Amino acid sequence: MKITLQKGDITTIEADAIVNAANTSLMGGGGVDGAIHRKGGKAILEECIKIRNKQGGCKVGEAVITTAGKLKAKYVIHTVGPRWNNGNSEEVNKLKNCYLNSLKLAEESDIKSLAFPNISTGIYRFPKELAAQISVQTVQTYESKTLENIIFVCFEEDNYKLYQKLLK
Ligand code: AR6
Repeated sequence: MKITLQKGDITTIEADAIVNAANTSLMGGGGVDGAIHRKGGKAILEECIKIRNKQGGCKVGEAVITTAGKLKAKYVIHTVGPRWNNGNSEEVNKLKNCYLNSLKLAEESDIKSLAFPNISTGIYRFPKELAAQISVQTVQTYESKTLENIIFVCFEEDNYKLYQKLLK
């Protein structure tokens, strides 16, 4: 599995799937979630509503998959990161599960290239350096027979620098 780093907007990435940092309602929000729904169009929300009606949203650390609508990617994998609570709510494990469950779901869906944003490090205020360590370690130690390319997409310069250091 090749791991690469890009700076910028994940909605413009050409990968089989991009990951969304969603919330448990799956009904959209701000940050990267807002950007994905805005650019991908209503087909994404329609599938999210179907999932919500069937299973009642998505729990923290879990992941679900929908179309990517009008985006270049084929699919969006929506995962729900933990809100930072001073390390008192199993946030490290929960964030790790976001990456693991997204990777597993990608494998099940025959996805070869997958792009991740920096889950939880915006509105959910997870410390950026710790989040970068968890994501890089989880992806680097994941053994996959089908996934070929994993792309970390950093929107912010500080996150980009942290990933550059960790992926060197
Ligand atoms: N492309 C790539 N990364 C982005 C983009 C983009 N277009 N826009 C923001 N980021 P956040 P969270 C980065 O806040 O912390 C939503 O309301 C951003 O700089 O999007 O997991 C959801 O509905 C940051 O590094 O997600 C939830 O309620 C990273 O994406 C809540 O926010 C994550 O920031 C989730 O909070």
